[in-house]
Amino acid sequence: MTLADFPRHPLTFGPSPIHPLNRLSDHLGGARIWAKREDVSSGLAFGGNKVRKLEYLVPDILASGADTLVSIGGVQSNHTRQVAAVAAHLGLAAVLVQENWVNWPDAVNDRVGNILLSRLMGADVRLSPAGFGIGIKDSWREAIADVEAAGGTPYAIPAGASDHPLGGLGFANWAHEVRAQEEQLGVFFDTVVVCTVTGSTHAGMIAGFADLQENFGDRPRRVLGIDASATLDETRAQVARIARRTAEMIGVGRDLRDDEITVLEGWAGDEYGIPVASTDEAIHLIGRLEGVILDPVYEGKSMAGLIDLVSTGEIPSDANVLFAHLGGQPAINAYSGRYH
Ligand code: 5PA
Repeated sequence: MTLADFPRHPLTFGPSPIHPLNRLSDHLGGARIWAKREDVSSGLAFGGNKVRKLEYLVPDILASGADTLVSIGGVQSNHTRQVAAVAAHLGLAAVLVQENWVNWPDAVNDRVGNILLSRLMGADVRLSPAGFGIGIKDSWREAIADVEAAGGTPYAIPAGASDHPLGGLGFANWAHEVRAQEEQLGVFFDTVVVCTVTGSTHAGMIAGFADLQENFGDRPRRVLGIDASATLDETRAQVARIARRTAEMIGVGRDLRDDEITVLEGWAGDEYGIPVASTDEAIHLIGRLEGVILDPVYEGKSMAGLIDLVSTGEIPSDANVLFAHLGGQPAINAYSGRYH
């Protein structure tokens, strides 16, 4: 099998746009930096990286005969909001377990941003007191059983659509899309920077770029995952597992090497979902220089990593860096207490 053999149900407008971040590149004085924008590439509820993953789950969802999507995330999960949007788009119901993943005291945390949008789209939103964890959760199993007990047919989507057999394909396809865009732009992105938490975004990219190298004659690239989970070992293991599974599925034809699986720590802070000084600085810098909005949970942290890696020369000055902007802005509304 190759990637092209897997059915994909389009949920995006087409390839997500790529554009240079010239003022940021000039400011840092090193590598040239570009962004590829998952946040503006779909009409479904502000889009984001999960829409792209779900493009490969939808054919399986439709074939299963399910009437209800069941998924899980934190109160301000972007993923569950995108599941709600895809459910509405397909004419299905959505049950969303929203756990207390973030120790965040904002008074309107469970009323604004992502959770508000999910409610507007008709999802059955269920708050749960359980804490952060990227693994399979009891609350999710219970919600699946509830749907069955009520006579429904659930389709279970794990956190971030990651630990699902098809979860890595969306971003393997992203790698192929990058290659086609590079030909139009006349650029080769030797370095990719991506935020990683539940793992299949980063893992899919690793598999996709390995496929391009092995089967399409591409030069190697560095795909740098920036951890935002603050549970590094778990995230690194999940990225490795999903990358290897996806590489095998799409016919890369060799084992992935450990040095192809790079999850860097240093910008997550102590806790998932809590911004630290470098997050705030990155959000303000990109906002001021580029008019581009990053969130405090994910993209602010991966951009903080990019800024440091470019500033220190760890990413060399002759590099062309592609920053994967994976969305996430609706959660900013729950952080008004920090940014005012
Ligand atoms: C998320 C995830 P992965 O989970 O695939 O590693 O992606 C990390 C990521 N950027 C990066 C944004 C904006 C994200 O939303 N979000 C999760 C969610 O529940 O929203 C899965 C954790």
